[in-house]
Amino acid sequence: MTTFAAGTATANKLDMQNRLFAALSAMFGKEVPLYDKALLVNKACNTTICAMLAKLHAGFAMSDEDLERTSGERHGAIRIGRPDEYRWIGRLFGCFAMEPHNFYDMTCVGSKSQPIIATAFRSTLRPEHRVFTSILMTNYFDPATQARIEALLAKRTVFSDRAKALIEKSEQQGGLGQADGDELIKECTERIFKWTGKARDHALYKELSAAGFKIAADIACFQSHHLNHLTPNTFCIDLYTAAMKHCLGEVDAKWFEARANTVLSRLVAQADHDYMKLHFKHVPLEEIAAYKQGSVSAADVARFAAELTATFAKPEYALSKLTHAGYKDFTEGPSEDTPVLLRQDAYKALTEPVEFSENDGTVVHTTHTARFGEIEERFYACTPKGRKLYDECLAVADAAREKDPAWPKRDMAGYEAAYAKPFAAFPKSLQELVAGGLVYARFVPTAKGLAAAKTGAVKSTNVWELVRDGFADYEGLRYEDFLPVSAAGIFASNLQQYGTKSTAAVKPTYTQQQLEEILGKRIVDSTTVYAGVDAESRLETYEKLGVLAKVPAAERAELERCVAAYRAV
Ligand code: OOG
Ligand code: NI
Repeated sequence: MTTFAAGTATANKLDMQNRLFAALSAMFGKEVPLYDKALLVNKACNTTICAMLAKLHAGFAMSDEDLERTSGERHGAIRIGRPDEYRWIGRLFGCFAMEPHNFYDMTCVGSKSQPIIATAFRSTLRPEHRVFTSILMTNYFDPATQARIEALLAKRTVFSDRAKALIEKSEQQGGLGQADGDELIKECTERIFKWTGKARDHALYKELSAAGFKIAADIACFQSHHLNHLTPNTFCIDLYTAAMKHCLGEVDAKWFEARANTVLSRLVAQADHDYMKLHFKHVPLEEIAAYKQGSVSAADVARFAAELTATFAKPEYALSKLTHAGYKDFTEGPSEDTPVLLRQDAYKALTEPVEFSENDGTVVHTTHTARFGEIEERFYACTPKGRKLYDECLAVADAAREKDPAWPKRDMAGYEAAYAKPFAAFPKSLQELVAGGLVYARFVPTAKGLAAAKTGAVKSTNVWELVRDGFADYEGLRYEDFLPVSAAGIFASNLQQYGTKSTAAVKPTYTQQQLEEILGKRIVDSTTVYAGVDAESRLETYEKLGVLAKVPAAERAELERCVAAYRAV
């Protein structure tokens, strides 16, 4: 439903955002049947998980409608060719309340480097949808190649005059009415993000691809950019991944059922109230706090695994019948037992028909491999200290796998245990992660706390004592951004293209300021926001519980500093 701000005829931008992503998902489903089927597999997995969680937490229930709603979240990725196009894209996302967050320099991720820099457009608070938006850095190349790429890109028109007029109108009046909004969404699904399969300059395409720059070919030679993936969220990535491998015919029913038993048993142990708060954001904290402890036995898990295996035997799950290129061999991100940042996996990019129209009037029919099917599960947002620890753990875990890339396929259990080892340095519970200063949280006073504050019964200024006494509750903040190393891993396995090296005389350096100039907007630093939300919630909790004046001066000053930085964003 669309709501209108009082006294105006402009649609709420967040409603427009939800409508845009539903439309993009429908567009992508039509373009890529495997994407639609993958959503069906995710739904079957999520339905099983919800049934199991309802046994584990008496009081938890997800209706089909709730499941549909919580399953609407998507992130996409687009790769832009020209600075002026990039600026228009930034303005377009602004019409949907999506602003640039963080600067990603993909030219600087060691051996996995790519000739692009990027930001991600999303809403600042409690975002659902996001688009990783990169731009090709043409001066990464030698001058002759740079000139050819730029000349080719100069010829295309991605934004119609009508789309530009609608964006300008939205900016002038602070939003669009229903009909204009629908028209802009149509521009998005029928032009701006649409796959056309139409390309130019096959010679340049072949040269760039042969030189290992498939990503540059993907950007430079097409008549428009396109959504190259649209990623839904899952409640358990290990279950979904196993299900996809099974439905694609890579593993048999017996393997899947055994794996489903393993990951569902793990989930029973992991899915405490904190997991529930993280995965079911629409459920109020008090409701989750009131869940009574239920139980899920080993026999229950076996039954859920068997039922899901039987579901996947139905003909509609025979994804192996569709054209596909298999599933990635391992999941990117932290080990399965470390609930930070995000874990991602994907079915590999499909080989799709492309038509090159050449200058001399000839047409070349060939194929292009770029669009893939990613999935993700999001966890807690790390503080700089947590992020540093993550990067260190990841480097060790990745190095072990890189020595033996066949390991995950050969022996999943052994590989998983080895991958988890370096991550042992991370605590696994939310309380330890927050108390250790590794992830961010949001605190709130409880009804019991507010009542106690009235009688002066709250004495402590230690958040953990307040939580222990039932005066405050908290949730971990979810990580809402991207991970360059994971993204590089996804690029690599999809494009069958590993790192690239600049062919310019001297590799240029790229800065956030440069991207901000292209955009004409400042890029939001999401850590400042996470830290500000965390600090503000602590100050508010102290205040509402009547203990703010007792907070040690140094702690209070630091919290106020974080809030001020956040306010200045
Ligand atoms: C962007 C890859 C980044 C992710 O999930 O890390 C991304 C691309 O493929 O253009 O979407
Ligand atoms: Ni992605």
